[in-house]
Amino acid sequence: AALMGESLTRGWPDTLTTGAGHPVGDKLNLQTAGPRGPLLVQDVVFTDEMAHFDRERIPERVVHAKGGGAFGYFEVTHDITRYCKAKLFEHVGKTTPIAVRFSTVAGESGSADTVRDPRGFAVKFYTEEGNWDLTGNNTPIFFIRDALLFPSFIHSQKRNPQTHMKDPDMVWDFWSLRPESLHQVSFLFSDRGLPDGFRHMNGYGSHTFKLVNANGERFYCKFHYKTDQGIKNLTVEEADRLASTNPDYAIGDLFNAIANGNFPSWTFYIQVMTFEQAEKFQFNPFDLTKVWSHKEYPLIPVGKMVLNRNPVNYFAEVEQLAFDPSNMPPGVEPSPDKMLQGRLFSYPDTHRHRLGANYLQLPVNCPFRARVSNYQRDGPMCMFDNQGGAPNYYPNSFSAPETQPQFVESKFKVSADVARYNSEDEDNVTQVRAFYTQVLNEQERQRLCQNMAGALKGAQLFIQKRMVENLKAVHPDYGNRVQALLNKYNAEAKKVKVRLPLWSVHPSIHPSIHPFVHRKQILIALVIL
Ligand code: HDE
Repeated sequence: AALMGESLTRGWPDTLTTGAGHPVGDKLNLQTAGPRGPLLVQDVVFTDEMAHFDRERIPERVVHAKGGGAFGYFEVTHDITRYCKAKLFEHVGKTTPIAVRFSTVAGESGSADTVRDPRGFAVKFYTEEGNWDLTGNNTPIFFIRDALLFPSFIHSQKRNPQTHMKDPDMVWDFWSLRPESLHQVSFLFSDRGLPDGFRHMNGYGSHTFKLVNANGERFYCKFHYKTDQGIKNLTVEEADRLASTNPDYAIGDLFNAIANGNFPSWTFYIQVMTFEQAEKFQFNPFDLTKVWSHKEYPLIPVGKMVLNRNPVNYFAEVEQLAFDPSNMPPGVEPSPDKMLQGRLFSYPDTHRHRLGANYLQLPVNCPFRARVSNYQRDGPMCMFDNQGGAPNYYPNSFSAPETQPQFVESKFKVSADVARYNSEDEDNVTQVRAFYTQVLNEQERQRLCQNMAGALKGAQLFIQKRMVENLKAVHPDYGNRVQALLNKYNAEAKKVKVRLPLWSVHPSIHPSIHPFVHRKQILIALVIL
């Protein structure tokens, strides 16, 4: 109930108190020995206030730190029980309360909303079988396909360890060394890299998931939300202007729309692939850098999501909101996708650091429609009754909860050699080529090349060259256009001394490993820059 805002909106009290509830007589003046001080330690009105203020900040999310959230419901409009037994899809017309948080990825909590970046699209469904967190993005794909690379990828997007500035060398060095990023990078530098607020973009579960029906039959699946407001993107000029004049543009747009009763909604779809189809699929069906063709695997409508309540308190309900891809109700399970599997660990781990071991007891995170019954006890900030006098060990002879065989996860067979498999070169270009030649029209292609060259020009020449070679592998036209624009920029940069490269190539990186890195090019780069 606290979640739906009842306890938060119960009205503002008219008597002022300390944190411990003692009435405060005077809140404007310190208690001092004489009018000019010094202060007294016994002034607990002061120490109570100051000590709490000193502890106000919690760590911001290591990625997706800037975001806005809202609440609403999910309603089933089409029956999918033949694919999934999760109670939330039980019958047409069923509604489930939800919390949603939209975000940018690389910027800090105070950064501008309109920068070129993927947008987080995280939805928490408060179901009777525990919470389901579909923690997705506004893109159906991602930059990498192996979770071990994620911390390095994110470091390359954040600040240089020496200058504390964003660094194009880091960004483009990483992307050009990992060509599996080409699909997502192309998406990012297209018009969709600058969505107009959070209401005008689609959402995607992105990964392949597994659905299980009541008979234990299993299917692979992808999740899609299509915006009912229509896709709208900002121009580069408009996004830049907003970044300086209204950096909170997207969270303001969402809040105001809901406050004015203009509730945004999305239509929810699934794509389904059988296990037999997955065996024969032309790509690895668990590769997060690729999409499933909508022609072969059509979108199946499921329901709609409506956002109709703003947070009453941002910190309590949005900053403390904690999504976790491993929060899945019976009937939804992970696929083998290495990225998804890596995320199953990372999210609850980061929440224990950011919010504390009992973060699942916070009103906005607690599975309030299920009753938590387990053998976990104690820990810092334990709220509620800590499960009272119920036994705290299992098995025990006195009372349940018992385990429930009907909820055991579906069985699957794995027989393989354990190794660190290199997935760097699993066809990084076919789908990107289709994106470049078939999805984008001529004006969109031009803008993509312009946007990319405009960012890539900040990197050292040998990095630019390596990236252009990757683009040429997608389509010669793609690489040539970006190179032509870079030639212009580089000629201009020659006249104006832009900056010195911060890092030179480490001697241990042998040219045979990175074929475009050899001394001559570095020398040229140094001379030009
Ligand atoms: Fe995340 N990601 N991520 N991510 N992610 C986090 O969790 C991580 C990935 C996404 O509004 C963190 O609570 C790893 C893909 C969203 O609160 C962290 C990998 C997708 C949000 C984390 C990925 C996402 C996060 C940081 C690769 C889309 C914000 C703070 C294996 C399908 C949720 C936090 C919110 C946040 C880890 C890749 C979406 C560190 C290890 C792919 C929307 O746990």
